[in-house]
Amino acid sequence: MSQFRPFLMFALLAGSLMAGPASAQTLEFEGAWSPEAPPVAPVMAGYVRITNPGTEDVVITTARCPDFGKVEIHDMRHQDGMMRMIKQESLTIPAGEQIALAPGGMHLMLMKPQRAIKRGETLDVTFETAAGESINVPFEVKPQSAREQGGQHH
Ligand SMILES: [Cu+2]
Repeated sequence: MSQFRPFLMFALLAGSLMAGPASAQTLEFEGAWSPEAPPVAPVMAGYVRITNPGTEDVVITTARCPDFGKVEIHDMRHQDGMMRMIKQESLTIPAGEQIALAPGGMHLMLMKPQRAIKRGETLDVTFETAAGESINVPFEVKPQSAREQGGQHH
């Protein structure tokens, strides 16, 4: 097996050279999940914790997923005795802070499903930032009852 080592070392070196600051991801996504919905549901929700470990604010301008016709970022607000969902044109993650998209609050609204989506599947969501960065985040489809209780670890 020793003859493989030079190649392996080269591959590791090349990998570390390519992962320079220019390609470093500015945001960290944790615990991305989506509650399973009935097959006829016109929308699904997506939840995730987003951390900005950097020193500059990062603005998410777009979210998309090939399984849905449209993806929006919504906030919930109490208005006239009702909870209303308000579409956000963008989502700013302040430098050094974390924002949680969670049940009852801000969420990803996955609209116009293009197919039936079942638990156990992964939704391939892409977030785009104002700086032109594109970040892929897999959202795991789980039963409604899987609501995070103090963070689930796999
Ligand atoms: Cu919504």
